[in-house]
Amino acid sequence: MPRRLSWKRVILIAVTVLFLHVFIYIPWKNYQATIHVGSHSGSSSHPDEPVGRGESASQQLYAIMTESAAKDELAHQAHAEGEGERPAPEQHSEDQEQAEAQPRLDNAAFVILARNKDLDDLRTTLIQLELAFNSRYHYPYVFLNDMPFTDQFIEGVQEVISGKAEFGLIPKEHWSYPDWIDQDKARQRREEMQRQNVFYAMSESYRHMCRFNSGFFYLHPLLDPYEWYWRVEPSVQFPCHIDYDPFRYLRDHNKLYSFTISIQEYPNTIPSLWNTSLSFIKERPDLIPKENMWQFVETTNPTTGLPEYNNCHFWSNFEIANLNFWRSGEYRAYFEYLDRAGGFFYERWGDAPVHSLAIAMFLRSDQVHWFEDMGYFHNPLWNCPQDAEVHKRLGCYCDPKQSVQVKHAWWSCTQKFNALAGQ
Ligand SMILES: Nc1nc2c(ncn2[C@@H]2O[C@H](COP(=O)(O)OP(=O)(O)OP(=O)(O)O)[C@@H](O)[C@H]2O)c(=O)[nH]1
Ligand SMILES: [Mg+2]
Repeated sequence: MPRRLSWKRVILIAVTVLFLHVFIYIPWKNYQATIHVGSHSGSSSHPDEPVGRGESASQQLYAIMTESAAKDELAHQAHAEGEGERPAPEQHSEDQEQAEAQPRLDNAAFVILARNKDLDDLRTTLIQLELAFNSRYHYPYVFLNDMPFTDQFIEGVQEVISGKAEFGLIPKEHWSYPDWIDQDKARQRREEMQRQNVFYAMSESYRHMCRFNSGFFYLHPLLDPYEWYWRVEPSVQFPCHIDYDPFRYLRDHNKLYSFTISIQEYPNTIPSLWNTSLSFIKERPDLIPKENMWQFVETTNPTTGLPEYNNCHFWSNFEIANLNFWRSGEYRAYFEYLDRAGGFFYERWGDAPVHSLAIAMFLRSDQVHWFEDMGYFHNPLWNCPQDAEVHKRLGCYCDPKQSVQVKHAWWSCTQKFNALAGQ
């Protein structure tokens, strides 16, 4: 005769079943719903082989995500905006499945400038990026820092990514004052800007960061093997599934630069950038192509009738672009001209307007792409797909009404870009 179960045993079994259901079964079902499972299989990391989804890594990522502050923050935002949890992406068409089955490019990588203290915020972002995209492609990462990365940082990011990671130290000459800069004058200018309440007015490191992102990141030896980069910053969010390879898209459509958000810069950070750029164009007309997209940045002052900067720029915290554009002689000449003028230190020139003025000067609008369907958030702005079908298919948790070109139409430059590019 079988022994009767004691109450203790019944409770133990019930608790075990509950535990398995809550901590294993539900996360796994959610994971399956969040990540589209393509028809291909395997998790090879070789660029020439079809990509797989790296199951165990992604499961780990999911587990971390459920525990992390990211989840709380995302859920909080989604609910605050009247949205539910991120819905499951819809079943994909054959075309999309084919697009996902393409091997990754062997000359593309993520580039991330970060400090050791950014680790937690960066992990939150990387987990999202892997879930939304890279757990199926395994693109490599290059992390750069002006200080040596700690073991804790290196281990912390490696735990949550599925691609190879390399960690580079920025050479001193790319993160210090050049000898032609008068540091006393720079300090006085910082204090003046502080009195005018300019963001980051007093920060020297912010200025080194902007100068580095303007003129040097593409020269780092760890980027030598690559032609394409995707810039990612700690704390940014990717609220939608990314169901094709943006690197491949840009390459196949002859694009050199792409963005998600475009807005107007605070003029008090760049008082002389426009005139310095005009002087460069005047001095080096040989470098300026006949066809470009200068109209994107120029407007006519209604009072003086003179051309002036409309402050439009692509928000460079997100960029997917071709490194060879920045490595070109034309861009290097422009950057060196700006660098000699001293505005990175005497003012607070950002890499976003510098990049954007260069793009407007040297590229045509058909060489630039707006990733309308790429959900993206960098505090405080969103890009969220407007098309209801796309929003649903990509399982977005963002609110289309929050998109910068909808919510802050007066501030956004995306409409201007679209009018120019016919996008
Ligand atoms: N290594 C290093 N990275 C930095 C430093 N300052 C900023 N960064 C990185 O440079 C990028 C831009 O810096 P942010 O502080 O995000 O600048 P921002 O986007 O203009 O401003 P926020 O609104 O603060 O995000 C991020 O990837 C930062 O992690 C620094 O002093 N050292
Ligand atoms: Mg930022």
